[in-house]
Amino acid sequence: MKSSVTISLVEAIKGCWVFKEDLSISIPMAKEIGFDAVELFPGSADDIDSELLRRLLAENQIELSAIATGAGEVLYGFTLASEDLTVRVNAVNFIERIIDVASSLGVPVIIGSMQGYIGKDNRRQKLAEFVSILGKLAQYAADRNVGILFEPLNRRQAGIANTLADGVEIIKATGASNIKLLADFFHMGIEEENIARSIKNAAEYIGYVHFVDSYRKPAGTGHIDIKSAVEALKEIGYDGFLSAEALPFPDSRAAAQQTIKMFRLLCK
Ligand code: LER
Ligand code: MN
Repeated sequence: MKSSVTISLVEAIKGCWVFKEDLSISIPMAKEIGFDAVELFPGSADDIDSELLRRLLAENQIELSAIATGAGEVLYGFTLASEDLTVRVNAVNFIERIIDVASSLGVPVIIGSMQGYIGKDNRRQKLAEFVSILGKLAQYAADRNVGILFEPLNRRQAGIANTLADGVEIIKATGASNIKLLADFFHMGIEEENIARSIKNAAEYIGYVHFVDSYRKPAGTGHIDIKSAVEALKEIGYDGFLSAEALPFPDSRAAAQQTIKMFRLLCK
């Protein structure tokens, strides 16, 4: 397993990213603290200066693990399940531009918040429409050698996939082979009956992990049984990234150091 840490490029959003500093500061800091990779949360594809990013990654001998798309929802209200066709089209365009950049950088793209909500009315039909949109995006990504990481979120943040089992059902329905699950321990702590069992049940679909504790605190500082979750990941032979998507609590450096301490203790 490999460690990663989140960097937000969006100054305006207060959120769950460990680093918010400029890349020329955050990437060397991530390396110094001991991470294998960084995950980016850009405001849009235009925020990513691929040349600068490539140079900083090479200079610091650190990988890029994934690029998130959530700013489309957070900043602009775009979601793939919106009732409004224009919003859906904007959501698809927003994600496609990030897929274009991810293709040039050789990393997968995260779809979490961009899924949006579907209520109880007409749910079957709306789910089928969502599956169709996600399937088309997956094809766009596959044509560019990009993987999609589909992330179930807790019920207050999404209304389509809340559990890993929901996510598996959606991925199966698309028929796409380049969509994997992103298992986020924070959301799982709210939605799953038993995190370790859910990981084992979704074994062949898990492609990425957000390594974080309850209340989005750094791993090891909340009440989630991170040890048994990691044991389950080992049991299924997971060898991908565990990426710290945590609040900078008490500050960025301390959150990053706490994460690495837990990663070394449990995941090596
Ligand atoms: C996205 O990875 C996620 O987990 C969201 O809760 C962030 O707001
Ligand atoms: Mn997450």
